[in-house]
Amino acid sequence: MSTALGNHILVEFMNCDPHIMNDVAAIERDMVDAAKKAEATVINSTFHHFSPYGVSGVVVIQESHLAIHTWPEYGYAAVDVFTCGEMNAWIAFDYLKESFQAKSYSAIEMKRGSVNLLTRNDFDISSMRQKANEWVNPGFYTRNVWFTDKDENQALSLRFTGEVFYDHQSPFQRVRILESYKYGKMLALDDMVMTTENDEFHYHEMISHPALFMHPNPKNVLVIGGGDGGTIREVLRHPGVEKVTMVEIDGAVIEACKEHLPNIAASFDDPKLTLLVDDGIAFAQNAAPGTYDVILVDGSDPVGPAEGLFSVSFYTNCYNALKEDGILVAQGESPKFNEKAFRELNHTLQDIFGADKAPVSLFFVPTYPTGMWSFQYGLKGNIQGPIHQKEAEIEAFVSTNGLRYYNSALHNASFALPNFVKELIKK
Ligand code: SPD
Repeated sequence: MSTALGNHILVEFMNCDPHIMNDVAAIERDMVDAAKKAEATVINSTFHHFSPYGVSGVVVIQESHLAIHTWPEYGYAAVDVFTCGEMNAWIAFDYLKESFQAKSYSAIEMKRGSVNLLTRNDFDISSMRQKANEWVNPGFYTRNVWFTDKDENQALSLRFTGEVFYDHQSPFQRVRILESYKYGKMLALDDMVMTTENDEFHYHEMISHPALFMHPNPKNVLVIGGGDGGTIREVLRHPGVEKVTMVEIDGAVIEACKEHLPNIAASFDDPKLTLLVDDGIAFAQNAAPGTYDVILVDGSDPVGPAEGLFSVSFYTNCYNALKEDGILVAQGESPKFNEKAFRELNHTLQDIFGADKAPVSLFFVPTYPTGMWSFQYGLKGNIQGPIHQKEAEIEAFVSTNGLRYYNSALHNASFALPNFVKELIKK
């Protein structure tokens, strides 16, 4: 007869598949399945992914718990399996070893709660026992799986359902479509949230309409990046636009969004669109001077394939590719999250377009860290500042197209900057 209340195995799984070690959905599923294989009753699970890498989580079982912390960069997982009663923790161990593809492992087994060291209280537990007997496991468990986009000091977390609709390592990045409870399906590139079904309109309306109303007659538009299709969808709402060229480096993003985010990827079949799966940086370098009225740079954050989208040479090439009078809009990062990238981009645009020709528009995206995000402009030639005189025209457009973020008042208001932002970009 056991002289302990519980059994605890502390496991080191080493040389595991690093992709699995960074996949919060797969790890949650494997931990829950491991508990079930060992005939435990699962009560709930809470898992977090930490950007760029690492997963922590716990599965609470009626017989105690399973917990994990992973370091994908070392292919390592530290796992605890704590059980009470008859449950065999080693069944869970075997299952996880296979699932994580651990090439080496070790484990320590400890008895917990040695009854020889404990004194039993003599309080009356008969009423609790009665209640416990009446309690029926609801037959489902609660999942808490969190996707976290963060730097070293702050984060934004979205609880997601655990559903993964698309997961592909392209030559450029890991492309995933996951499902969040609050914002629906979302596109994540290398663990950073790019867009979600429920708040995508904030970004896509604000990257396109202010510039297209600021320009007196935009006909030829270039979109660099924007593989989810939301930006071209908005641009193509403007009847005066005759031609849109979109250059996206990663065909996997387009494929994933066409299949799983069709309301965002809604305009890929538009006859005005020329779609190129190609390097936008090289495209800008080779573009004929004076070609475009408006260039929209819908890139991801300045790591991985989008890093070059924040360089002086790229924006100089874009400047040259604009017509004599033209507007550039770039995804400008956040003045509260990545201040350095935000400031450096603005200084680059000031240097190329002129100190008073690089306005910034702020807007709100609840699924990006801090929520405060920006588009940064370069105004070339005679394009006048951001403030419009087109209230009636804009309001008619907003109502015809059922826009949900942009309107004529917001057009002007989004260029009004808080003092700390003005300070941040001052040269
Ligand atoms: N941190 C998020 C930066 C997002 C950049 N691009 C979003 C793509 C939406 N079309």
